[in-house]
Amino acid sequence: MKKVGIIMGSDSDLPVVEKAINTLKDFEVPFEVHVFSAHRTPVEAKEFSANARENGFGVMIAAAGMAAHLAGAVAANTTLPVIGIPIKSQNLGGMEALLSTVQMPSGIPVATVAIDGAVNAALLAIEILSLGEPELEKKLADKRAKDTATVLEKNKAVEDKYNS
Ligand code: RP5
Repeated sequence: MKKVGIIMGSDSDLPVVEKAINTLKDFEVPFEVHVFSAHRTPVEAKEFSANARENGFGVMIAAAGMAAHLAGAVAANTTLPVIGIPIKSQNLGGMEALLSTVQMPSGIPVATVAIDGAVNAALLAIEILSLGEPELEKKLADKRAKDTATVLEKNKAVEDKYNS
C-alpha cells in the first residue's frame, strides 16, 4: 500500500497532527511524519515533496499555522494529492492559515480541511488511497456504520429523556 506523507511546519503543530496519525494507525495505513517548514527549512520541504511519489507515497498531508504556505509549497513540488490542515493560532484563531491554505491559485490544488481538522485530513487521505485498496473501502464503510449507530444511540437517549 502507498504511504501517507505527513509534514508539519513546526513541532508545535504536533498535538493537532497526532489526531491524523492516530486515525491512520486505526486504519493500519502506513505513513511517515516530518517537521519541514516552507519558511524555515524550504530546501528540505521541497526535496521531500519532489521525491515523494518515487519514494512510495500516494497522498500528502501538510499542516501549518499562521502565514501557512506549507501545503501550497508541497503541492508546488509534487503531482500527488495534497491535503492542507490550517492550524489554529493565538492571535487570529487560524483564519489566516485557513485562507492561506485554501486560496490556492488555479493549477496547484490543495484540498483544505477545517481549522485543526486533522481527523478529516486523515480520512480523506484514506479515501484517496482506498481507490486502489478494496480493504480500505470496507474499513471506511464499517467506520461510517459504527458512527451512525453511535449517533442513533445518543438520539434514543435524548428522545427517551425528553419525549413523552
Ligand atoms: C508555522 O508557524 C507552524 O506550522 C506553526 O503552526 C506556526 C508557529 O510555529 P512555532 O513558532 O510554534 O514553531 O510555520
